[in-house]
Amino acid sequence: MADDFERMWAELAPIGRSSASGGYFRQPFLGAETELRAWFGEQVAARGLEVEADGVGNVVAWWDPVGVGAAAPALLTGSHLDSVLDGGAYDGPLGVVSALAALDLLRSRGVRPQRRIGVSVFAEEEGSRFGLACLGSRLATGALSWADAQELRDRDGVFLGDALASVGLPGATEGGLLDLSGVGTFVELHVEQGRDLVDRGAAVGVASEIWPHGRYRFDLTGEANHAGTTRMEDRADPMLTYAMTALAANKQARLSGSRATFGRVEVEPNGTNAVPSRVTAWLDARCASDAELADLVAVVTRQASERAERDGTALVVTAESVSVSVAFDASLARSVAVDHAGGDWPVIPTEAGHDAGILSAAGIPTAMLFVRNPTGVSHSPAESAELPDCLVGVSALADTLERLAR
Ligand code: HGY
Ligand code: MN
Ligand code: MN
Repeated sequence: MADDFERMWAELAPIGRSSASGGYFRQPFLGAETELRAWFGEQVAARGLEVEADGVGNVVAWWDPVGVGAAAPALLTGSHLDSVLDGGAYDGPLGVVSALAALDLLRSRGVRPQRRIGVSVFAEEEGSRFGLACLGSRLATGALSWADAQELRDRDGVFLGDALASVGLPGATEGGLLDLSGVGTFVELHVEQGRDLVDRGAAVGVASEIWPHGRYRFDLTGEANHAGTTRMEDRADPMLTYAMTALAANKQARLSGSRATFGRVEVEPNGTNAVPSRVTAWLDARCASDAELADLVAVVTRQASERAERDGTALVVTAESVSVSVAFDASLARSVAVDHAGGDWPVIPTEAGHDAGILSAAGIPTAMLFVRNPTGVSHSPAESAELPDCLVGVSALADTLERLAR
């Protein structure tokens, strides 16, 4: 099992890696992610699994040794292969590689599950290209319609349908969407994106809930003008409105124990010697409850509007995606976490979004396993996990699947 995991991990390591930063650029439906997708195809073919793929890039590879078929609710496990821009190696791929390795482990143990087990890869989990997190799982669960998805464009204006076509994916009309109706339970293993497990001295943990979160686009418009000849009091500078808004968001999040981040900004015309005509900035906001999230965004929007008034700029705020809070099935989490040789696994909340949250919100009983991350850093090249912990994660996933498949 250790060999399988290490071999697969070594095969993935160079794909989409930046030699400058050591981070990964695995945006959906482009070179590196397409290579990862092909790699997954080879892995499942080598294991003799039956592949079910849809028109938008979601894939499930099924193992059904006793031929239960749809007679029993299926077990699904997996994650995603895409990354954020300059992301870490683990966010996503750890769950896919661990799922394959867990299946290998179950086979080597001679386990013959009484439920089909599928290894899944959901497309565009990060929303790094089309802006909407968990695009593939939202489509497959019906949380997002194909009609709405077809309106999405990437930063270069490429429509989702054209991006799919460029890698031979026909879209949902022709290629359909994964049918998740036969799935009884979903389990996603993921690298932890904080230091909770480090503090608890545990290699693996189980998720209790996901904080609600959303992405909001702030379009600020002003008036382009000369940086030298325009008196300071004569300007309508959207950069000032943006700067104050970023500070206000940070302050509000600190005051309320929430999270607010402006991680992406576009400036027009983006010249050193011109007052900008437009600033577009994206707020990622996360809170402990849906009501607190709505309040946080409302307060930041109000402060930004007041500042825009003073700056002579205009503001439009658009919610690009909002994910409500998710409480994972508590009895499932408990049944996964208890009665292990080394003691129970801790059950912990997370502020990060996952396909598991989308499937859970769609009514599929869902559990998540986290693997300790010594740096606690994620969405960065510094994201990490130690090999022994990854192997504990694989065993934990195999044990979980074995329990659930009984
Ligand atoms: O942005 C997120 O929470 C995630 O990691 N997809
Ligand atoms: Mn992520
Ligand atoms: Mn992830």
